[in-house]
Amino acid sequence: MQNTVISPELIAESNARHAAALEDDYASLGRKLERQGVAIDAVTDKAKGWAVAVPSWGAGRGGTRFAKFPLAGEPTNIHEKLEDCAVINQLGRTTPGVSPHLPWDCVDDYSALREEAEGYGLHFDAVNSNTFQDQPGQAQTYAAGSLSSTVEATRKQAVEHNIDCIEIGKQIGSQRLTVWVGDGTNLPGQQDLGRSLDRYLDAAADVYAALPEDWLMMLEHKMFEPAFYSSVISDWGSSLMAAQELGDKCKCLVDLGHHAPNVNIEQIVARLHRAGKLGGFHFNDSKYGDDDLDSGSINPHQLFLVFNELAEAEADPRGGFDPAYMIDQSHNVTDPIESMLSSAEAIAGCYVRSQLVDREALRAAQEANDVMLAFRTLRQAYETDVGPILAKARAEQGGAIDWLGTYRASQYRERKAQERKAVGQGAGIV
Ligand code: PSV
Ligand code: MN
Ligand code: MN
Repeated sequence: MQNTVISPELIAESNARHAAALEDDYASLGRKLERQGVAIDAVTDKAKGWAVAVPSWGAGRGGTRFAKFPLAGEPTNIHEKLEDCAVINQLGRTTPGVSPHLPWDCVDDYSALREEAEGYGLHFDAVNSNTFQDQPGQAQTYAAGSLSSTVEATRKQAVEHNIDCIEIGKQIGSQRLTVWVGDGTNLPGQQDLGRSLDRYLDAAADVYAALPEDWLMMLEHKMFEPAFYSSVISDWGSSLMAAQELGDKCKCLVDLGHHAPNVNIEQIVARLHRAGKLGGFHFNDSKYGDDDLDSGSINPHQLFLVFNELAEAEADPRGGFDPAYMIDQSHNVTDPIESMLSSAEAIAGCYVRSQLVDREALRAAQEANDVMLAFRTLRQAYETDVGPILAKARAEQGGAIDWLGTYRASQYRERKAQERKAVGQGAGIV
């Protein structure tokens, strides 16, 4: 018996009020797609089979280094985070996976945690290690780096933490480790740019050696922050170089907010796929840097173009195609449940649009160098309002057609504000 957090009756009542309008919109979109040779129900089935994991840390209010403004009723531990993730999946039906962050989500009993998640119909996705912060009681500081530190004991400690993450991951049913390090420098001359990568690679090889056969290690690059002059794994070039050197079980993770401004991220996706190194994603949106804004809120077209490359990659898998999809956002001013529902819908919407692209027509236009026809072929899919497909997919799986109205009517957050302990104010985390 699955543990439902939001009343199924409330969802059913809300859906009943929206059902007729949805049927009307769905039928109209169905006729439009039929004229293009697309069967809408087949697309809806694809939408139902598609999923993106939510970050456990995204269930709480984020913050900046200036301040954090807590939300009454926000979660303060992994158990409460799981409960909130269950709400997101119950209403949206696209997010059964939860990506944990260690040691933020450490508990005593991981098999009990796994059962707890399964009780909500959830599972654990990639485990994220954390060697970018010092933890209470830790022997070595990461102030001057972790896997790339000049101090051998610090590198060893960082390696051991990553191996601990693998061990915990095995117990909770994960098969992927995501490694992002904040290692880098703040002033020219602070470290040798070549030797710091050598040290990183040596230490990362020790982590790689501890990976089970059926696991993947995903290297997440980031151009800057916390290091403001140079980062050890700063871009997809460094990430690819490292993944190639480490071995077949190591791939690259693309966080949409970790690139230089105006970089062509969709092309990076295509290149990584070509190299057999496309491991996964951290979805979010940005305007200035690693803003961690809600997915699709600033540049939905870019998100669509990324999914278009993913559709191309799936059609031509070369050595394989199995990227891990995760959200990685910081919700500074919204209710995180609402932000993640909105983001999951935006991401799934781009996936669905990518499935509507007439690939044959696109390929023919590309081969004929018909620039405008190629552009319009892509644009036609992007401009299709796929909202009815997403709503239908949700409703048919027990989710909410109007997820925002249903969530607010449930008064979930208000109830949690009564039950949960308040979070203190202060500076946020990354
Ligand atoms: C770093 O900016 C990052 O994107 C990494 O994925 C971290 O694990 C996460 O954010 C921490 O919030
Ligand atoms: Mn990230
Ligand atoms: Mn980030």
